[in-house]
Amino acid sequence: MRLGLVDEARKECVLLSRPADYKGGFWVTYTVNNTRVVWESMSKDGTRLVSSDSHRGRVDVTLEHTPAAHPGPVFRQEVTAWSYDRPVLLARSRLTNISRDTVRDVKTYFLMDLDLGGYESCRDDTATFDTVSAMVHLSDECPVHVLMASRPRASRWDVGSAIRLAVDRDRPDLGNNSQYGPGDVAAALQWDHGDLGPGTTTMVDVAVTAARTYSGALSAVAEAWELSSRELR
Ligand SMILES: [Ca+2]
Ligand SMILES: [Ca+2]
Repeated sequence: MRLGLVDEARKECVLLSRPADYKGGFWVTYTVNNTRVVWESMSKDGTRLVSSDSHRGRVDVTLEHTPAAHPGPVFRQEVTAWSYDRPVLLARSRLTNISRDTVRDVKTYFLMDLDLGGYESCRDDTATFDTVSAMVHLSDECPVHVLMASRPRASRWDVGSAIRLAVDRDRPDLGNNSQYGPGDVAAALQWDHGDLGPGTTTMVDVAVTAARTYSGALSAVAEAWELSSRELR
């Protein structure tokens, strides 16, 4: 996965490469039978691939998760990612409780290891979480500006070293660190959904935009939300 711009000389400027590594994408944690469960985006443990489809820059994947020693699946997650002919990535997670029980303290996360300017320029990136706009702003001296925005607003966030940033059973909450870099930066957002009864669905949308200027990336966020209502219905 990469986002790029083509300049006047028709030379591609890579704005963002490898935004998804082994930790990237939507994670979920929840409590069932008094046990905290971590459902990693790329984990095969307890995950069943229900369906997968891709066309015209869009990928739709449906997954179900069954925690260890549980009689049946607890969550179904429909993940959609869309990027077509412009430096915008839209990602949506629709999470539905398909068990017979109320699931406690449900949290969704979106993790991304962003490399501004491509892999060879991964160590000079700076990240800031703006608590007013609730967006992550990443930049380097290329110049490249990347914004990560969400609907709804994130409950918690983190920016930091790509190696350190993760979620586990003992630390299900992101650290709310708002400033990191220059370095090899990764960014994460978290949404707290509380308790979800049987059949209840919760949804989050993430937009990642890239441009040569901050204002360019900001106007691409507005464009991304228009696209999300049109493309990700
Ligand atoms: Ca860079
Ligand atoms: Ca990085």
